[in-house]
Amino acid sequence: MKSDFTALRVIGWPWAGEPDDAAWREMMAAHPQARPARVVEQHRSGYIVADGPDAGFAVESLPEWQRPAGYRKGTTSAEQRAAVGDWVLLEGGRIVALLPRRSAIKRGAAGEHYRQQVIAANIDTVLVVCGLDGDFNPRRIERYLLLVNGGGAQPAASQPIVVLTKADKEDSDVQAAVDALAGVAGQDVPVFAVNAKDRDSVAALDPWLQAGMTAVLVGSSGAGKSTLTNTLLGTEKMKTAGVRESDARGRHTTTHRALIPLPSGACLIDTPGMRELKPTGEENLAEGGFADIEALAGQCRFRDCRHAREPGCAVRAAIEAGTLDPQRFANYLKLRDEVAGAADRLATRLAQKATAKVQGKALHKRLDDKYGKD
Ligand SMILES: Nc1nc2c(ncn2[C@@H]2O[C@H](COP(=O)(O)OP(=O)(O)OP(=O)(O)O)[C@@H](O)[C@H]2O)c(=O)[nH]1
Ligand SMILES: [Mg+2]
Ligand SMILES: [Zn+2]
Repeated sequence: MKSDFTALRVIGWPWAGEPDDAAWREMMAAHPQARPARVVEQHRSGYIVADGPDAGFAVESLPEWQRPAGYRKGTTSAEQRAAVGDWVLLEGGRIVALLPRRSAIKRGAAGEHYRQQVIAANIDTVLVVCGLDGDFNPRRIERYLLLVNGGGAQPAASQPIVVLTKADKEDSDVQAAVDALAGVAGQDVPVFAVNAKDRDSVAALDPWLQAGMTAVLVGSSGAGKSTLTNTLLGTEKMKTAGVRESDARGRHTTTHRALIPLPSGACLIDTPGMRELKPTGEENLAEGGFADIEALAGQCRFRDCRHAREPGCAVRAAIEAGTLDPQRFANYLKLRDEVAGAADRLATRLAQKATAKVQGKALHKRLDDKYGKD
């Protein structure tokens, strides 16, 4: 089937025409009747996709995505199912395949069993939004940054940018906030303080919102993600609502993720505020915004230095010299433990799945031996 790549380009198709990627071409060749579309909304009940700048339409998902997700044999896990930003192949009104992801922002899902959740896929820019009110928290920003570029080897990395909103408010201390984020800015993460309601103020973000690029907004409820979306779009498409006076918390106004084409030709994904941000266990601390601390640790006299009271500890020396923020270091230790804990849980789940597969094979072999192959 002939695809309209010009229309797809408006919603972020990465190429001028046919995909310049062997895995994508192969998958499209395997489904000659199918056409590509992008997931623009994700609801509990299903997906809305689009194949051009016009309104999206509902499609039926793959049957295996309709069963509960998990790491058991014969099931697909949540991260193997389409998320907002993903490219899928459609045949009629049905999704028949998920095209390979070039990048994804994931987190560990809350709950007893190990699960991952894809926040958004095929992302060029991640705007980590944080209000300069009671929402401001450098440690939470570091946590977001770990999840952004910690997702392991990805064909295309996402560029994180910190957007501090509400810079226009009288009691916002922009300078203090920028100082508190010096460690983050030192890791090549641009930090901007803006008034999210003012188009001129947010123009600093334009280089990361060029035609063909996809950006996602992440941050707590009430941070101003939808306000920023509306300003960049030039219309009040997304609902916004004031924050609670007592603690500046939002009211979870946005309830589902949505991909919105901007006048610039970029695509912006607005997301609901997240309450919990757990690592998946696949993160790499050096790539996830802590390269400075990992490099210091490499200079300690002892390879197994715990950076407590060991002689020749480069980390402690940096803290004493005032070049490393002790709170940033404490957060690094905390996140490192969380990543290690999640990695253990992930390994256990994968081992269980592998065992189930081997047991299944052994059972089939026994049955084949007993009853013959047919
Ligand atoms: N003065 C000022 N107010 C802002 C700014 N950004 C956001 N706000 C206000 O903050 C409140 C929350 O903004 P929203 O855009 O709804 O926040 P959100 O991040 O989308 O929140 P959820 O959808 O709940 O996740 C609204 O009252 C906005 O008008 C800003 O830069 N300056
Ligand atoms: Mg919102
Ligand atoms: Zn040390």
